Amino acid sequence: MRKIALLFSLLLSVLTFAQQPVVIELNTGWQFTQTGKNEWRDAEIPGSVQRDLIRHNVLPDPYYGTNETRVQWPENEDWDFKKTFTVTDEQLKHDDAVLFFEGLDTHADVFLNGAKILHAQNMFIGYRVPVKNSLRKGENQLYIRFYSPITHMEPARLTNGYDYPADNDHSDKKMSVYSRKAPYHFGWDWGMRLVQMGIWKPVSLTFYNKARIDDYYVKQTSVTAQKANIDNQIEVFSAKKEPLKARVVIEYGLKGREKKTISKEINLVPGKNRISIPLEIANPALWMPAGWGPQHLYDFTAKITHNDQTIAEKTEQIGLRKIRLVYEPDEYGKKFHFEVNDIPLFAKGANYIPGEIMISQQDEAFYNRLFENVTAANMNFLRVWGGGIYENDYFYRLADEKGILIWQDFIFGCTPYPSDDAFLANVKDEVIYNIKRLRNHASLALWCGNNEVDEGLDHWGWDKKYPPAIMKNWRKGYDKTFRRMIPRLVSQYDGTRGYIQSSPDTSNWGNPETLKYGDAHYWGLWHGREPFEILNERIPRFMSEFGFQAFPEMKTIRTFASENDLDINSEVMKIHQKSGIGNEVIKTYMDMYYHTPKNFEDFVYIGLVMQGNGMREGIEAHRRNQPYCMGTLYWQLNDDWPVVSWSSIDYYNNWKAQHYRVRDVFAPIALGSEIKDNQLSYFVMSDKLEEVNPLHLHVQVIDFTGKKLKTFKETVSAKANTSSKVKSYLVSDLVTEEQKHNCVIHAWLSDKTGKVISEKNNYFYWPNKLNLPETAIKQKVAYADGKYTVTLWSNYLAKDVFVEIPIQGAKFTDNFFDLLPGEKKTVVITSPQLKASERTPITVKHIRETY
Ligand code: NHV
Repeated sequence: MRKIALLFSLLLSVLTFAQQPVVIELNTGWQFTQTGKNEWRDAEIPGSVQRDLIRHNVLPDPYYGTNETRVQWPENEDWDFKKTFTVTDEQLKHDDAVLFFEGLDTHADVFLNGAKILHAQNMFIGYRVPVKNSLRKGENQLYIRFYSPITHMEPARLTNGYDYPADNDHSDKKMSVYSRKAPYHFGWDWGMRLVQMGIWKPVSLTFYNKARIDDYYVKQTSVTAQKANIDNQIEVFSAKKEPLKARVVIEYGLKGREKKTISKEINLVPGKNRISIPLEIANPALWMPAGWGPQHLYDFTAKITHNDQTIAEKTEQIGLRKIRLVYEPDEYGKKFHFEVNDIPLFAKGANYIPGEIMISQQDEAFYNRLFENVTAANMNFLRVWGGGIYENDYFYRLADEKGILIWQDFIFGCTPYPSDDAFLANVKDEVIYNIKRLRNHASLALWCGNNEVDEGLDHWGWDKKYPPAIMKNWRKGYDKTFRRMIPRLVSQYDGTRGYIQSSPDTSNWGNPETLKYGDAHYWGLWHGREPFEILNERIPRFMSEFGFQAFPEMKTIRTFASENDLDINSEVMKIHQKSGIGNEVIKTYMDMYYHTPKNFEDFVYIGLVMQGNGMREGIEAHRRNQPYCMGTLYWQLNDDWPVVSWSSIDYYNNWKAQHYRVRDVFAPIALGSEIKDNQLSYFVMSDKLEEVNPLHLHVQVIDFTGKKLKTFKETVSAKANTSSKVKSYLVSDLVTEEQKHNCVIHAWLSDKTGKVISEKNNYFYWPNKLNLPETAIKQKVAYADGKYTVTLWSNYLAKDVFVEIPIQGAKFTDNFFDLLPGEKKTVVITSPQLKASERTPITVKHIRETY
């Protein structure tokens, strides 16, 4: 009896096996060599030639010292990859087999058992190749030849007759524009150059019978609180030579809950089939952005069944919501904001660049960390910037789960591009592929044609360097690509989201009048050397870029520099500062606001403080000025190697001062302030959807030795989803001219229970005009495994206190804060590397110690 049961279950599993697709991962057992050299080494997939050469110690650590120069040569060579794999008779009996190369970087010919099966030329496209006829029983050989994007495309450059502007391409020969490959691989003003080649995403082989699902779009044609209208659009490929009667089944419902099912008979014709199945969901559980409510997610599964057996299925995670870009003329100019479920949203976030120059190093741990940092800073928005990549599926999945809206640039930035037929055909495939890949994500809020190409054409002086005929040609090509082809594809393949042709769309920072129209990249701060205070005046409708550089902290610098290199003019430090103007600009601002330290370490520290405090004020100005201004995405969230940059988090996951201050100013309810014309005004900025009432505003005028000169307490409220002025004081009633150099106005908001919700310190001057007292910070530390609790206090004011510990990525509950006279402040440091027994040294410094 047991034997029969066993036989029966075996039979059943063979039967179902025959119906379900069989997927074979082809990511192991690869080897690679420079073409023609026959020096085969094992390759890690996903990866890149350069990443493997580093692993094999053929190339040195590219981040260290001046090693960047020593890792450049492979970009000029071609590289071969090969792998064998076995296929069984059983597998070959399937109706069809498809090889899937999810990402090849970039120009490659792929061969299988003597046949050329693919010519790839776009890093951003996953290529699916039917290979049933090329496969053999037993051993099969795959061979890929990658061509150097530099030498392979050289004839394009030679016949073009001139070099494109492409200022960020760190080579005299501007080859980056000719390849559909991540622009930042060629260098950027925060990026090393590493023009990689290789298999940067997984490879797999799928055997299936009868039919496969190529795509499943859960199109949200309309969503309200009462009803969601969905069009299930399914692309099915039938491998049968004759029509096939089948059934499509849609199962849907909230994750972990009971599912509903609808189904429809279909007649599959050989080859491609498009099926549309509308459905309605009453009272849908709506997906909300972070801070507004839960991120409800549904599972939608499309199945193809034949004779009651499932032959193909695909599941998508769906958040039901309505997202709209409101971009229309108003009495001031042209408003620009996002509405989610009909509620205007103030966008709080940053510009995201790829987190690794060797992009395949971005594993799930990387993305988890990234989104922890985003959420911890109270953000609800990221822009995936056009000089990087279309991110991988896991990135958008986390964005869906955490309620982080995504502004997605198409991958073009800062230079005109070719627009010949072949180039545009390649771009067209890329655009369709990525729209289809990403359109199911609830978080995806906007498509944007490119980064700053339009601004460049009009404002970057290219017309002084290139003749009118070339300029005209670029503009024509631009319109064709970004004003016609891409928006057409967005409406055809997405049809539910907004598109803008470029960011910024119409504004230009050189002309303040234009800031009244749409999104803005305001670079008067930094590139224009204007003071931080300008950010209070140049308020745009939506700030999609602005930023300020700082060095990463010393423990990061020490990973690539030796003691001898600790000088901003050393070769090592210069190679880790990619902005030609960077060090000079930092110094110019520091001379304006601080006692610029002579000592390198102090210079690094003051620079961090300056970036943090300055950017905080700018971001606050945007949030304070809502609803006129409806978003602020600063430049830039992260780094792709250890470098000086505009980032708020360094490559080793250390928060710069800016990230702490961003967290403060993006708090769900935050206290803002403005000093203008002898008035000190307080604002409550809230993204709560209901008014919070009552709150208490406490204001204290404290001199640097701890004397409380004045104290006020007011009852205020946080109006829903806006910013409002809650109280003004006459500055002359608070302090004398003399006291302005010796006092801080310390203010905080508390709720009914007395809990502090948000704090704000105002000084009347930058530190070089304050009489900061000398003071020694006392500290007490409680050591536990994984956690040090540090209590600090000081008799007098200690400004911008920086607590350091030599452990990469250690987390601090707060840092770079003002320690008020007599105040006790506790900072908790956490890291798995902290041990109770070891007592890793903690150092503390404040501004007065640097001069
Ligand atoms: O320079 C910092 C960042 C860049 O890393 C990135 O490309 O899109 N930045 C500066 C600008 N845009 C961006 C704008 N730069 C200028 C515009 C006009 C005149 C001078 C500079 C990002």
